[in-house]
Amino acid sequence: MLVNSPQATLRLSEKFILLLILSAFITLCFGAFFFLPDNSKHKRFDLGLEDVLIPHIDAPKEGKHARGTQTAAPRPHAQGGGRQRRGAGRSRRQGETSVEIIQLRCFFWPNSLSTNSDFKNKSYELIHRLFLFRDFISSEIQWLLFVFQMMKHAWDSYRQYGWGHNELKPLAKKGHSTNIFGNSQLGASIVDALDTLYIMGLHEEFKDGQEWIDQNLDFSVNAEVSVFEVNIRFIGGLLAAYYLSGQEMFKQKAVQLAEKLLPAFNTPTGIPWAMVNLKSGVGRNWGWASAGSSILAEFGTLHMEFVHLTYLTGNPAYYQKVMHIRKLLAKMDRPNGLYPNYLNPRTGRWGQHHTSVGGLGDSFYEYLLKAWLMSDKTDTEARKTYDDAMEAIERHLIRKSNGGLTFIGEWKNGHLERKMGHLACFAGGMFALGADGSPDDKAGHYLQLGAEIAHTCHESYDRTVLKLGPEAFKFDSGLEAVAVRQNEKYYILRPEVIETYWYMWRFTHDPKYRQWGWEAAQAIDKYCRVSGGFSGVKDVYSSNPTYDDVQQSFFLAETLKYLYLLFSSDDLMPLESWVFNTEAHPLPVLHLANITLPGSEPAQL
Ligand code: DMJ
Repeated sequence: MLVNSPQATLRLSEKFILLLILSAFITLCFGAFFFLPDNSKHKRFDLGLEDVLIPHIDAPKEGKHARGTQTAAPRPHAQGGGRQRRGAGRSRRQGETSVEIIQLRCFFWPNSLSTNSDFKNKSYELIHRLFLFRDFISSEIQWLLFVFQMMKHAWDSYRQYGWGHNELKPLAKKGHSTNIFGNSQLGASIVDALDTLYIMGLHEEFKDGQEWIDQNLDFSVNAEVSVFEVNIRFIGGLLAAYYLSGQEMFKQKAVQLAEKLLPAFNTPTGIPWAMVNLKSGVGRNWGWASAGSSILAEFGTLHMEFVHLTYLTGNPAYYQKVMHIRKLLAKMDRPNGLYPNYLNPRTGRWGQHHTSVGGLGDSFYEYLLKAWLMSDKTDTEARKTYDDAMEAIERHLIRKSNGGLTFIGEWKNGHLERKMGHLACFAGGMFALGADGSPDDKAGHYLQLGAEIAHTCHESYDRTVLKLGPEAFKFDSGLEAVAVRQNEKYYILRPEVIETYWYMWRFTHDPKYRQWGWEAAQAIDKYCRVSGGFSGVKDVYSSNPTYDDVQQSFFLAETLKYLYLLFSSDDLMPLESWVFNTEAHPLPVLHLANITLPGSEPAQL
C-alpha cells in the first residue's frame, strides 16, 4: 500500500493536470469560436460583415439640384472625430461591441439574407443559446444581443399580426391605429422601423418592409393625418432609409408624401395646420388646442426633413416654408423670453402662455439645435435662437428640488408647475448635444445639466415598482420624481430617457449610462413583453400592471434603436456625420458652406 500510494498520487495529479490542460484548451476553443478575427481567411465572415458593417450606400451623391459641392450620406460606421474624442481611451470592449456582435451573428446566421425561414429560425435559436456561454461574452455584447432579440420579437409580432396596419395590438394580436394616422393603413410601424432594422443588420426584414412600401404605400387616400407625426415618422423614416440604403424608391415616396403635406401651409400666416387631409388638402387644428392654435412642437418640428427635401429635389418650396415659420417667430414678442406652446395660424397671435420642454414644446427646441448641427454648424441663426431659448428656459423652468434633483417644470401663465413629463427627459441628451458651441464657454455647464436631467429621469424610473418611468412626475409637497395622478402613472414604451442615456454615454463614456439603459431594457422585457409583441403598461407603481395593448411605432424607431446604439461602438452612426430627427431617424449632415440650396441665399443659413 505504502509503495503503491505515491504512484496513485502521481496518477491523480497527472489526471488533474490533464484536466487543466483540457479545460484550458476548451476555453481557448470557445475564445476562438466567439472572437474569431475578421480576416480574409474567414471568407464566410467577410461576406457577412461586408454586407452588414459596410452597407451599400451609393458613392457620394450630390443633391441633384443643390448648387455647389457635395454632401454624401456617410457610412453608418464612418469614423468620427470631434465629440467622440472626449471618450478616447475607453477599452476595446466598450468600443467594438457592434463589430463583435455582427461577427457572432454572421457566424451563427451566415446566410441571414436567406428566405428559408426554417433555417433562419434554427439560426436564431442559436443566438439564444449564446446566452449559455455568457461568461465568455462581454456584458455589452450580451446587452446588444438582448436588444437585438427584443427588436426581432417586436418586428416578427407586427409582421405576423399587424402587417400593413399602422401599429400592433400585441394582446389582441391584430392591427391598431390612432387618429394621427387618419385611420388609414399606412404601415407606420414598417416605415418607422426600417432604419433600426438596417442598423441592426436585419436585412431580410428590411427588404420585406421595403417591398411592402414599394407595392402598398399610397398617399392618395382620403385620410386626415397629423402633419407633424407624418413628417417625423414617415418623411423622416423614408429619408433615413434612402440615405442608408441608397434605394431611390424611399426618396420618391418621401417626396410624394411631402407634396401632400404642403397644402397644410395654406393659412393666413403660413403657420401650418396641425392636420391635413391627404386627398383634399383641407387642413384644420386640433379641437383641444387653445383658441384654435397650432402647436409649437408641431409646426416647429419640420425643419430637418424639409431642408433635406429641398436638397434632394431642388424644389425650394420646402425650404421656404420652414424658413418662413422661423422668420415669423423671430419677429414675435416672447413673454419672459419664452415661446408659448400655442400660436394661432389665422391671427399670428400666441394662445395661452404655457411653455414646456415636454409635450407641445419639446422638439421645437430640439430642431433649432439640430438645424445648426445638420448645416455643419453654418446655420448660426438657428444656434443663436436655441441659445437664447435655453437661457430663458433655464431661468424660468429649471429648478432643483428639496432632495437635490434638477427638474424642468412647466410654465403656465407666469406660474411654474413643479411637474416634469417623461417627454421632457429627452432634454438631458439635447443639453449634452448642444454643449459644444454654447456661448460664454458654458459647454461644461450644459454637459453637467444634461447629466443632472439624466439622473433625475433615472430616479423617476428607479422609484417605481416596475423600474419603468411614469408619464409625468412631481416635485411638490414632499414628492420627488413620482407620479401622483392615476392617469400619469403609465409607461407607453417611450424612448426619451434612454435617448438621453445614449447621448450622455457618447459624450462622457460614464458606464452608469449603459448600466441604466440595461436596467430599462430588462424592465421593458420583463413587464412589457407579451407573446404578441410589446405593450405599454398602465401603472408603473403596481406589481401587477394591466396592459394598454399597443405596440407604439416609436418603440421600434426610437426606444430599441437608442438601446442598441447605447451598447454599440461609437463609430456606429457617428454624431459628426448623422443628426437624428425627433423620431430617431438619422439624416446626414449637409455641408451647407459649400451648397446653395434652391430658394436660399448662403447668408441666410
Ligand atoms: C416620438 O414620436 C417623438 O420622439 C416625438 O418627438 C415625441 N414623442 C414620441 C415618443 O415618445
